This record gives sequence, structure tokens and C-alpha cells, in this order.
Amino acid sequence: MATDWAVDYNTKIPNNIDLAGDNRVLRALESWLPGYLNWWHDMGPSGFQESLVYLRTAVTVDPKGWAKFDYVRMPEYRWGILLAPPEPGRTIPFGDHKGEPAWQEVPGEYRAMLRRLVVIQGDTEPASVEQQRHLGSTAPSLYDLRNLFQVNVEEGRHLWAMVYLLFKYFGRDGREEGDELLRRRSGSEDAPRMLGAFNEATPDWLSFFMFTFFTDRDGKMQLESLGQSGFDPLSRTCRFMLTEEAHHMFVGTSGVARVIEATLSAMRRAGVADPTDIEAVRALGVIDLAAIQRKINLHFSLSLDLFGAEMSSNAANFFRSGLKGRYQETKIADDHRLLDATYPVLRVVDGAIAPVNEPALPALNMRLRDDYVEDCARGIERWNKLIASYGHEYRLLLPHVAFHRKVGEFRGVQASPAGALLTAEEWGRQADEWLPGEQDRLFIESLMKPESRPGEFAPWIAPPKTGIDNRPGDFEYVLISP
Ligand code: BYC
Ligand code: FE
Ligand code: FE
Repeated sequence: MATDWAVDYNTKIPNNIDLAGDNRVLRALESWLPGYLNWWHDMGPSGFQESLVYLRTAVTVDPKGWAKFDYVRMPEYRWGILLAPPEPGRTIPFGDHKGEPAWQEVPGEYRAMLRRLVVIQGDTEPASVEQQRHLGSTAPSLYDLRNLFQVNVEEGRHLWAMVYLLFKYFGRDGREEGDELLRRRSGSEDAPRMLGAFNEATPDWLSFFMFTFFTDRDGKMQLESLGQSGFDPLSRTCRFMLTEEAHHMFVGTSGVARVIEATLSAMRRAGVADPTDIEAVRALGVIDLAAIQRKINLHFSLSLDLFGAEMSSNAANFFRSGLKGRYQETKIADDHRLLDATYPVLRVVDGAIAPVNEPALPALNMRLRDDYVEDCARGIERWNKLIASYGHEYRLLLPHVAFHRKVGEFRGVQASPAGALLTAEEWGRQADEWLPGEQDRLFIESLMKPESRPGEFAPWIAPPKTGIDNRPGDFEYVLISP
């Protein structure tokens, strides 16, 4: 194996882990490939399968310059198995086994738990591709179209990453799970994807940007936690996936910022001063900030549900057994075992929401969710600076964590975005102000006209500050019919 962790492109499945020397796994992956390609054709980006797309592909996993850009047809993208380089002498950083050498094989007593974690992680990846499959036909520019497809092929690669772990470490069970991952479908009645948010529609490009901001960010938090895993192959796999996630979140953060920018600059040109004058703003063919706020409310609350219940014996077991750590585990100053520690958990007590000190181990989902909320808040702050720079007082807000929840402590209550508990009647009266409704859907849909001329952008979104791979503004990122 090359020592700089260069990717071997000589096998059918590119990799940096010497698959050529592991015939059993290589053959299992090769026999899974045709089913994967069928899935990609049926459920991957609709149209554009013959188009040449200017995509990034890994050539080394060296942190400096691991990627190269080139035109490829998506079905010919070289989905590879890429792991971060091993850290010599790595030990398990937390839990009951803290300080023991990291596992290179699956510890028998944790096999079922580990398989469940890998399968849940794997299931989200193709789900997101399915959710986004119709967006290509309404892309606001070739630049955005390329970004969509980059995200899609990388989520496809993340499925490969988890399937590799299943095939290499879980034998026959793992191969069955690999087939199931291609069988379930986002939104399906009889075989839905495993987690709620991955069965919701992504109907338009604003939703896509919100999804990559909020839901890919759950991905980041979960991958960070799994990146700490005492099971070293999982840790290395997730750490490499995180390098790709950064771009997905860039697409979301910058995408929403560009929508805001188009709105505010259209208002300025037309002399519309009041961002809450919805009619005047929409007449300009741009998206009002209140509609953006409702999309935030929806995608944030759906993504919070992905953290599971605040109190979870699963979370405690994942941690104690050394399988799933905390966000930035190695930077936290405590004993990394948490047997006697507590953590403040938001609960409904006597009809009000209040923090209650709970044992820290079962509260780990809550803790990760707190870290996530903080990460989201930083992004919102950037959008608000942009709004302020146009001289408006209007601010976007993250809704309260109790708002619109289907999982955990708040699933039985109705809360306003400010966190006030409401009766069903009060909720019913105001829900339309807080969540995207039919009017929003029709208006946003009316804006979703494709723009496929190089360098041109649909009027509801501003051009990006710089191109991908430093390409000029009119670069043809997708050759639609080459
Ligand atoms: N009714 O809530 P649970 C990505 C109980 S995204 C009553 O399941 P858990 C991506 C349950 O029995 C990242 N009770 O949470 C993004 C349990 O009770 P006990 C994907 C219910 O398992 C964009 C308690 O609630 N990766 O990568 O702790 C594009 C807690 O169980 C109900 C991952 O998520 C009910 N309906 O955590 C592409 C990482 N339901 O035992 C990709 C892997 C549940 O405490 N997954 N209960 O009494 C995990 O780490 C965990 O499975 C989860 C859930 C964090 C998802
Ligand atoms: Fe992913
Ligand atoms: Fe992602």
C-alpha cells in the first residue's frame, strides 16, 4: 500500500485500504455494485445521467489537496472506499474501555449495537439522494446544479463507506443489510427510510439549502461522535466523510445567504423598505424573509428529531461500550466515563419547560443536540449580519427546541417558536404563521424555473462570491447534452 494514502484506482472500486489484497471484501463489493448502479439510475438524480458534470474526486486522503476536479458522467463517478489514515497507538477515548487500544475487529459483545449504528448511518445517505432527485430540473444555475450533484455523488459514496464496514466486519448479516439499504426508499409506505426527516420531501431549492444546512449538520454531529469510536475502522471512515460534509454545509449556508441577498438587493433596487410587506416583496419575484423563517422552523425541528429522545438508554450504552463518543470528545476536560456526572436536560415539569439535572450517560443525545443548536446558531448569525448590512432590523431566529417536535420529551406538547406551551386550539390558530403552508409552496414553486445558461442565475438567488475550483463566473459546470 502506498504510504501517502494515495487512492488506488486500479481496482474496480477505488480505495486507499488495499482492497486488492482483500479478495473476499472486494468480491462482495463488486457483486453489490450492479444493484447500486440500478438504484442510482432509478432513484438518483432524475435526468442528467448522460451530462458531463465538473465533479471533485478524491485522489489522496492527505488533508492538503486530496481532491481533483474533472468532467464525469455521474454513473461513471468512481465511488471509492476512503478512510482517514490510522493514528498509530490510538486508544479508546471514552467509556468503560477508555485507555485500551482501539479495536481493529468488532468486539463480539457489541456486535449488534455496532451494526445498528452503521446501518442507521448508512440508511440516511441514499435517502437524501432520493429526496433530492427531482431538483435538477429546476436548478437556478449550472453552478448550483453542479453543487447538487457533488452532494449527491458524495452521499452515494457515504453509502459505500458504510456498506464496506458491513461487508468487511459483519459477514452474512452485513451482506443482507447491504441489500436492505438499496431496498428501502425515502417516503415509501411499506419500506421507508429509518429516520423521520429522511422520509420528508425536498420540494424546492430553498428546502434543499435548508436541508444541507440543518440536516447535513446533524450528519456532521453524528459523524463527529462516531469519529471518536473505539472501533477504529468506523472512526477512520467517519473522519474522512467529515471532510466531504464541509462542502455540503457550505452549500446550505451560502445557498440561504444568496437567497437573502437576492431578496434584499431586489427590495433596495425597487425602493421597498419594509421586509414584512409580503405582497410588495413577492411582487419582485424574490422570497420574503418570513417565508425563509418558516422554512428554518420546519427544517430545524425535523432535524432535532434526528437526535432521538433526550433520555436514552441506547445513547448511554453506545457511550459506555466505547462505540459512540461526544462531539469533540478528546477536547472535553472530564473523566470521559461520566458514571457519576449529571447534565441539565430540558423537560416539561408542571406545565412548563425547565432544565432538570439528569444522569449524564442517558442524557447524551440531549448533549449532542445542544452542541448542534450552538453550531446552527452561528450560521443564523451570519445570515443576520447580512440582513443588518442592508440596514434592516429584521432577524431570523432558531425556534425553541420544543417547537413542532415528533420525538422525545416534547412530542406530546404544542409549543410556539418562542417556547410557550399552547393549547391545541392556540396552536391550530397560529401554525400557518410558523410553518410553510400552501401559499408558500405555490409561491416558491412559481419561482423554480431552471436557468441553464453559463454564468446566469435565477432572479431569486444571488450569484456566489467565488466559483468552485476558482473557476470564472461563466464557467460551464455542467455540460447538459455533451
Ligand atoms: N415511542 O429516540 P431513540 C446524515 C425510545 S444524518 C416511545 O430511538 P436513540 C446525513 C427508545 O426505546 C446522521 N419511545 O434514540 C444527513 C429509547 O428508550 P429507552 C445519521 C420511543 O437510539 C444528510 C429512547 O426512546 N446518523 O448522516 O438513542 C444527508 C431513545 O431512543 C419511541 C446517525 O443518526 C417512540 N416512538 O438515538 C445525508 C448516527 N421511539 O431505551 C446523511 C447513528 C424511541 O431509553 N444513530 N423510543 O428506554 C444513532 O446514533 C441513534 O440511532 C440516533 C437515535 C441518534 C439516531
Ligand atoms: Fe453523508
Ligand atoms: Fe452530507
